[in-house]
Amino acid sequence: LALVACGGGNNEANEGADNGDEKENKESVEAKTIRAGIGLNDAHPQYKGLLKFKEIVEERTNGEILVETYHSGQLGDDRTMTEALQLGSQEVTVPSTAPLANFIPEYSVFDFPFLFPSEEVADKVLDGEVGQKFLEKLESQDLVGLAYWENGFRQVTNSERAITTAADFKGLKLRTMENEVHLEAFRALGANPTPMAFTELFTALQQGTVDGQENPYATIYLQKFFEVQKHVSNTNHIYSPFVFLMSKSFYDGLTDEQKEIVKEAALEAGKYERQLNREANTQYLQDLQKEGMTYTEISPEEHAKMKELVQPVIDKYADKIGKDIVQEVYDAIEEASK
Ligand code: KDG
Repeated sequence: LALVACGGGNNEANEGADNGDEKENKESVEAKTIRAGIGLNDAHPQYKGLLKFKEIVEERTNGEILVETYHSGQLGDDRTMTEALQLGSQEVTVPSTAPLANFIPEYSVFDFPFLFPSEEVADKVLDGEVGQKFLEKLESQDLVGLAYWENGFRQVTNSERAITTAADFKGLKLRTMENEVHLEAFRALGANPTPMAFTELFTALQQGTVDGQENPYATIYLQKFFEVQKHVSNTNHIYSPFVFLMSKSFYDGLTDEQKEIVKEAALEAGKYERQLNREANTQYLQDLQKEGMTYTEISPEEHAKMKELVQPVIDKYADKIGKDIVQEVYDAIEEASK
């Protein structure tokens, strides 16, 4: 379990490696380095959360663990970074649950359209027993799930037409994340979806390879999609959680105390990230309009039609994933909604 202490990144501290002999009995502590990467850019609350994680970990381990943070897909997209964690060549990433379903199919349940009624309910379910059960499933894939963070409710943007009804999806070429439920749900709405890594998205929108995409307002604003997209609507079609992942081989090499610290840090930084993200999502819907995007609202009736159209996809994947586990999620949501 070689720990790679590579240069670059944004740390220079190096735990007095060549400090002479008198520290001999303080065990030669060679700092372990966590390279933590995300796909979103450094303006996004997700990156601010990562910086918070770094601050907590470095402080509480007295520099025994250093964290190098990378954004904008500098280390790859969600899928490739998750694979790098499996191989032990990267230590942390925080992907959406959608691409994770390619590793653990059950994760698809969190991407069922219209599953979570609110962020608060999502918090309770994900931070509760059911959420924990899903994190444990990651071990079989050489991944350790330490916490849930928030990507948030996803909204469709495009440059073809303002979406106000379920019928407006017809024929729209939309980029989706690499997840079958997302793809089939958009097909059921009449759109023409293409899966694509986030790192390729801006260029695809700019060049018109796709007409549109879907992401929370914060991402649409902070990634400057308003420069290449005309319309945005409150489709609210999927609540996207993030999962804070650590490479299992790296985690296993930590002391019990260090394990505790990274876990706590992932949770605390996650609380901070969720809060920033919620503030951002309200603020940025307004800013998108200031930047010239047209915003149209979808009525409750049209939302109901959308739900009806995607229901067969939900039923199909509930069968595929396993009715019992899906029911557990539904029950937890019901309980959390009381
Ligand atoms: O850092 C997270 C991103 O890599 C990605 O998960 C963002 O929602 C996302 C998308 O659409 O790919």
